[in-house]
Amino acid sequence: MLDLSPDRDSLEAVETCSRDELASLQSERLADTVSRVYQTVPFYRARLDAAGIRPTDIRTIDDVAGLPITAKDDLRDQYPLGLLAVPKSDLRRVHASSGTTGRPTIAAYTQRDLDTWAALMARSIRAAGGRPGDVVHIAYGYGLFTGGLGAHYGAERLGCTVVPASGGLTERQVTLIRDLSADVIMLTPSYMLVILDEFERQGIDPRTTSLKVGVFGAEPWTEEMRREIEGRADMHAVDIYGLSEVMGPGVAQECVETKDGLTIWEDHFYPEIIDPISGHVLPDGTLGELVLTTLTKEAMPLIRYRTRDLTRILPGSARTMRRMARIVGRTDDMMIVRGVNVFPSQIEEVVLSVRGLSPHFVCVLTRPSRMDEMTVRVEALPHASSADIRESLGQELVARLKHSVGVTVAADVVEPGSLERSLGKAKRILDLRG
Ligand code: DLL
Repeated sequence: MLDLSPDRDSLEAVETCSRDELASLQSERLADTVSRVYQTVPFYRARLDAAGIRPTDIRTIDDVAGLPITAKDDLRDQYPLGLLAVPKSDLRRVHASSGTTGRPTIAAYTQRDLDTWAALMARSIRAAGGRPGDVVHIAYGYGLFTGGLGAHYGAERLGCTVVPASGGLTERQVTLIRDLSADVIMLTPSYMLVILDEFERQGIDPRTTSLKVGVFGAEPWTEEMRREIEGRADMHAVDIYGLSEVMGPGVAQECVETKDGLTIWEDHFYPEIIDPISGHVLPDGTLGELVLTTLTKEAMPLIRYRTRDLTRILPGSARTMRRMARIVGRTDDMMIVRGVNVFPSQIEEVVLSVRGLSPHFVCVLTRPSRMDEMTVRVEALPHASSADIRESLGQELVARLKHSVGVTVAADVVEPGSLERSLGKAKRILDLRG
């Protein structure tokens, strides 16, 4: 794989400033944000009044810990635009969260918010290994989802040539990647697997393409998946994180030269980790729920927003800003099987360790009696698809899951091509508990 380490001179000054300089920028921006929301958003004014906090009490970034928490339900209650901190006529765009049930959550942007987003995505793509002049193939969905347009404007801002493919029409994705010699590809890791399968179906070795890096996010994935993609495509695979409520992709980005978790762009988003049950702030390094405070957003600033994503905060490495470890899963994706807490990402790790199994799987939850049970339905690879081999692969998977995750599940190893493919975020849980 190519060495894509950046030239330090090409980074923005803030990416390599001192921790003290960063803290003073954060302090200034937090005070400004709190004073703005106090003046313009009735919801926040009421919350701050109830907590006995005046905007002038906020002097340093450490004061964030005393501010009230904002939860997803608060956003739902304020649907669609109750949290606006600017006149509606100042909005230039809205996006919406991918919520599968009920009302979506609306995200709103002023022109300055869109500029900040494009700049942060440009920073992220460069950290991933993209360079001005590269061809960037974007197969995140375009539309209300923030993936497509977020990546699009960031790549243009960096000075790249954008191929706005969006998701779907997989055969054509392969044609475009080859004919336009894409350097960078941006999409969900599960859809990348679908594209890799399509390359192979067409008899093309994905290692022979021009792709040098993939920027994968919008869903949890694992180190095992990184190895799988890097091995099959001879390209770097790096992680990108974000959520529409806070901005979209580009809140945190893994640097290609270290591949050691995601650098949080802390000059714009202040991270904390809390215990999801007690709500107490946890020290860096501890696994818990990520809470983010926006430091520069104009249209819809968020104070201490509970993301429901589980991770750990780590010290900075390739940049001044701190990192977060890969997201383990969302609090709402945690399954409890015979008393053991388990996330789809743990299943993915083990599925990929069994030779003969493909990375295409789904966790099927049922409740035949009083207890929840899980069946891991997973496709065998073409060379291991006979009934006998599938049977023994299933036994191996069950034993490994018991050994490494401590969970007792059933396995259903099915023939290649029999599970539904995702064109965006993979659905890893099929809940049949009624
Ligand atoms: O998924 C934004 C995005 C687009 C991120 C493209 C990265 C790339 P939402 O649809 O609002 O926004 O979903 C946000 O997706 O709270 C996480 O649970 C999950 N998620 C996003 N990135 C990652 C990641 C976009 N790298 C929700 N690893 C978040 C794990 C992720 N989960």
